[in-house]
Amino acid sequence: MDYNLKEIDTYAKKWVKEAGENIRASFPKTLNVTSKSNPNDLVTDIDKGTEKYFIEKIKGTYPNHRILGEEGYGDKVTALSGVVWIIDPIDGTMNFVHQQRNFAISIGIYIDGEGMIGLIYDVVHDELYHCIKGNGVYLNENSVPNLEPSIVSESIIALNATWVAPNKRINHELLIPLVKDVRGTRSYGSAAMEMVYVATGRIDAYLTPRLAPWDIAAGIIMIKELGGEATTLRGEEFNMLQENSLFVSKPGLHADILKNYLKDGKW
Ligand code: 2AM
Ligand code: CA
Repeated sequence: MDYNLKEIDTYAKKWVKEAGENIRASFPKTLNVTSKSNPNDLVTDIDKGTEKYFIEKIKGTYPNHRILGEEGYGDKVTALSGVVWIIDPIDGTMNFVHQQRNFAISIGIYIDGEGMIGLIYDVVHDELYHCIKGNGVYLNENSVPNLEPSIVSESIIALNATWVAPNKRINHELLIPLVKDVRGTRSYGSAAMEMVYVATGRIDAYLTPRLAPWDIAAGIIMIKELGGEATTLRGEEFNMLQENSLFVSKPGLHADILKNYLKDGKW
């Protein structure tokens, strides 16, 4: 089947901007916050409303496209055939609730399993990071340069403090040598934002033991497009139909950290 990537991208950007405008308009209103899997796993009426907004727009224009969304209003996706929009309506929901900043809308569009379009929208700053595979990455209208190699001793790395992998092992002790050797560590609380920070070179790498497909779908397309590397903590490919660990970084640094700091980890 033929796909018009440029057209899909144009619609996606339009809908992301509109959704962002709706989110900004919600700031003065009282949020309806509830918990999902645990008391700290938050969801708001804005997360749900934003996902529903995308579904209505996508299905209205592309009835054959499928949607894998964090809040579960999309399709039951068990294979990545055809066009699949992988959507996180608000990535960094805890930040959204507590801070009204440091969150993003994240959309990765996969065609027959291949990541083709990535969009991450920093709603508060009106900064849209976007990419069509093979055409570079843009921040609003400005081209983002390719990533340059880095070394551990001059790197800032982002980490998740909650080091519970799906297998319930807590691995944070295994990261201590890396934490001691890098220039600095950060934790921003939105995987999508952390991935655009890697893409734009503001940080050098991001490591986390557990993320859902919608957290990573857009960011890995952008980082690979810029010459960076994106794998699991074991250095393996992702399975976009399940949770994965994540290790994204500038080139060079990835092989060094995998070999010298991660190889013994039971991720
Ligand atoms: P969310 O805000 O969409 O839930 C926080 O460091 C990052 O991890 C956010 O991107 C957050 O996404 C994600 N996250 C939080 N809890 C998670 C969980 N239990 N499994 C997978 N990802 C999670
Ligand atoms: Ca998320």
